[in-house]
Amino acid sequence: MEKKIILSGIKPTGIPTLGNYIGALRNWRLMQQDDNYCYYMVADLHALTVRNVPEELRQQTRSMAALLMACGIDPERSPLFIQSHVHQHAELSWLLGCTTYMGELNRMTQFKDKSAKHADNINAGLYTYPVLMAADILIYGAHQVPVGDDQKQHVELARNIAIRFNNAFGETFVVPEPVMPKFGARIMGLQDPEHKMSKTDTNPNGYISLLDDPAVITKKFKKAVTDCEPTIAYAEGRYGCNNLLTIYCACTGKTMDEAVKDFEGCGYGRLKGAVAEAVIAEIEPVQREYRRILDDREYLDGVLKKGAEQAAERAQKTLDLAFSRVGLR
Ligand code: AQP
Repeated sequence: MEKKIILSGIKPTGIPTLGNYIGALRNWRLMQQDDNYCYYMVADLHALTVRNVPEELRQQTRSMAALLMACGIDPERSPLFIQSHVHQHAELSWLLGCTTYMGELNRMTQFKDKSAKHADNINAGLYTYPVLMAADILIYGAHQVPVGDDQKQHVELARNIAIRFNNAFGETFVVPEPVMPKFGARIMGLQDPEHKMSKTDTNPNGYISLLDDPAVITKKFKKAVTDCEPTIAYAEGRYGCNNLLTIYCACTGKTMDEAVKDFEGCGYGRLKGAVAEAVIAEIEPVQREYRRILDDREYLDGVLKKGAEQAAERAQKTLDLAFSRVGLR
């Protein structure tokens, strides 16, 4: 049976949060099964859509690659690479941009959110970045793309672009589908639980970084914004409480009913303590493994070089076909 192809990526704009981990990275690890072939990348080109400091980007890109391995990405099984090391992505992006309507890009909610956040730098890259993301996906013939809820719209755009291109020029691209976790497709900020947790939040108390110390994690959960209701329940409008229960379920494997039962008759102090404990147990092994991998410079460089070579081989085939379909070869 032909293997299902999986592709996903993460921007090296900072240290991944618990949201990135639960929404995406943990799923990346789980999808490495015998009937799948996974490509995972550090999306450094996407990181340029906001202002960056070159030396920081270089360092964060390596650090992100080490963290992905620490989260369980096995480079012997799944090519792990840096997006800009595979030049074919940017080339395919131009072709796809000519198959994408401005009306579609105008509807992207992330563009609206990021433009509001970076009002002094609303650049064309920020606007067209979903097209590059479509190229990232389509160039590998990915059937599935594990993402958090905020990226679902971009995968749907990639689907539409693939269908339109195939209809216009003949069968070229696999039409991908997004895959989201049962719990935690959108982990919310701890200080503003009506908005998603983000690694570039200006308030560090708003997110749990994968490299936070256990004591910091406990403190951040203690400060998490909740509400004045006397009971712990998963209910409409109880954003902070719902978020804590969701994180608890994601890290313990319990169902929501079981989680609510665990906190019957308890107050927020108990819930926050239990959530912190569950999160620490989940990410402590990741932290230990991260330090070990980052210290082995030669190994990390070797993994990324080999990953880029494997990815480029597959990417070039799709690029050649797409170029030929539109009349460039
Ligand atoms: N809060 C979240 N809950 C669940 N999943 C999330 N993801 C991001 N935030 C959450 C998922 O993580 C993957 C990698 O995301 P990304 O870093 O490439 O871009 P992003 O979605 O813009 O994430 P951030 O943390 O908000 O980054 P910044 O602050 O740089 O914009 C994606 O699959 C995403 O869905």
